[in-house]
Amino acid sequence: MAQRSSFVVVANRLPVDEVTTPDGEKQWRPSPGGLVTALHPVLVEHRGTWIGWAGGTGEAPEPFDLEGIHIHPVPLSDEELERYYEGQSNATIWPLYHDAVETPVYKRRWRETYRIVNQRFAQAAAEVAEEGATVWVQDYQLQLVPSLLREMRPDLKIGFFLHIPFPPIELFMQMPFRAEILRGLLGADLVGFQQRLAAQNFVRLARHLLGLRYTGQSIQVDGREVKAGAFPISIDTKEMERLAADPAVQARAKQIRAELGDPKTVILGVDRLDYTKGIELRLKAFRELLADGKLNIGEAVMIQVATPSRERVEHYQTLRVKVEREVGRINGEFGRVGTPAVHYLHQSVDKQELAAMYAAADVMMVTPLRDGMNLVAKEYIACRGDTGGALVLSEFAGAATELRQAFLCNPHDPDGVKDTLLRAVAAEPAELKRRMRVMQRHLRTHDVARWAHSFLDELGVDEE
Ligand code: ADQ
Repeated sequence: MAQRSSFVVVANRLPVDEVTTPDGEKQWRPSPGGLVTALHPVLVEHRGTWIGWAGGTGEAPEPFDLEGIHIHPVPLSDEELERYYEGQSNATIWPLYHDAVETPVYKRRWRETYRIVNQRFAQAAAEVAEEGATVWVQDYQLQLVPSLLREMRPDLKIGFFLHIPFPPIELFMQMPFRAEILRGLLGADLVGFQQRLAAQNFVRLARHLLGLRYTGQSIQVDGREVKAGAFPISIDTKEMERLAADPAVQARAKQIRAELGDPKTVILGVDRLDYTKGIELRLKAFRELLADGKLNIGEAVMIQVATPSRERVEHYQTLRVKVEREVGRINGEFGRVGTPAVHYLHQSVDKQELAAMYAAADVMMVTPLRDGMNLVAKEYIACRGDTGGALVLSEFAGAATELRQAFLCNPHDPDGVKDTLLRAVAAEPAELKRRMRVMQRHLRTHDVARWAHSFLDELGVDEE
C-alpha cells in the first residue's frame, strides 16, 4: 500500500534525475529547479509526496524517499510519451496557449492518450492522499487531473497552477475538446495563473462556454465555489544573489569577458530553444544593427545559449534549423577570424556558469512573443549586484508586469526591438543602476517562497 500524505504535488516531471556514480551505481539526485525549491519546505513539513514521471519509458521505478520528500513515479510508455507529452501537450496545447505563434496540431489519438495519462496521474494522487489532504496539480500537461481526482476523492482540497499563459476565448475555442479541458480545471478549488489577464480569460471562458456564474469572488460550479487568481511565480532570489556574489563566479565572469576579447558590450540571450522565446527576432535585430553600422564587431558581441528542448517535436526541429542558419549568416557576414559576432551554444549550462554569464553581460535580451512569466529575466536581475546592466524585456512576457524598469519592447515590431536594444547599449551607468535597484528590491520581497505561500494561503492550507 502506498505511503499516504496530507500534502501532494502532482507535476508532469519529478524533481529528480537518475545519475550513474563513478563505480557504475545508479542513483537518484534532486534536480535543481524553482518549483522544488519553493515547495521543499512545505513538502518536508507535511511528509509530502511528489507524483510525476521519472523520465525514461516502460515500468516506473518503485516509490522512494529523497531529502525528506516521498517520490512517487508514474510510468509512461513510448507511445504515451509521443502522444500525451510531445503531441497533445507540446504540439497542441503549448502553441495554442501561446497565441498560436506556431499552428497547433490537433490529433484525436493524442487527446485520447492525454486522457488516459491524466487519469493515471489522478489515480496515483487518489491513492496517496490522506483523508482531507491538499493536492496541488501543476501545469498544462495535467489539466484534466483536478476533475478526475475530485470524482474519486471529493474530500480533497485541490489546487491547480498553470505556468504558461491562458489564452483569450477566441483562441481557446479552437480546441477540439475544449469543454472537457475547462471542466477538468474547474475540478480544482483554486486555479492559479501567472497573470491577472489570464485569470480573467478563464472566468470569461467559464461563462461563455459553460454558462457558469462568477460572483466577483468565485465561479459557481455544481454547488461548489472555484476561485481563480493571479500568482506570479518567481525565483529563489537570495540563493541567486549568493551564487552571483561567489568569488569563483565573479572570476569566471571576468574570464568570459576576457575570452570574448574584452568588448565594450556583451549582449546575452538564454532560453530553452523554443519558438515562443523570440530567439530569431533578437538575432535579426542584432544583424541589422551590425549592417546599419549602429553596432560594430569587436565592440559588441552576442552570446546565445539555447538549451535543447522537445527535440522530437517538428516545430522545434524547424526552429533549430532557422536559428542556426541565422547565426551562420551573421557570423559569415560580419565575423572575423577569431572574432565571431555571435557565440551560439546549443547546450545546457550549469548554475555557476549561468550566473557567471549573467554577471558578464551588459545587456540581457529576453524577447518572447508570449511567455507565462520568464524566470531568466528575474535571474539576470538577481545576479547583477550593484553593477547595473540592462534588461531588454518583451511586453509579452509575464515578467513585464512586475519589471517595469526594464527596457520594454514589442517583439512583433523589429524596429522597436532595434531601438530598444540601442537605448539599452547606450544608457548611462547611473540610470542602469537606478533601474536595477528598483527591480532587485522587488525580487527580494517577491520570491518563489512568497509565490507558494500566497497560493497555498488562498487555497486555505495551514502552513504553520
Ligand atoms: P520555461 O519556458 O522553461 O518555463 P523560463 O521561465 O525562462 O522558461 O525558465 C527557464 C529556466 O531554465 C530558467 O531557470 C533558466 O535559468 C533555465 N535555463 C534556460 N536555458 C538554460 C541553459 N542553457 N542552461 C541551463 N539552464 C537554462 C515555464 C514557462 C515560463 C515560466 C516558468 C515557471 O514557459 O513562462 O516562467 O515555466 O513558471
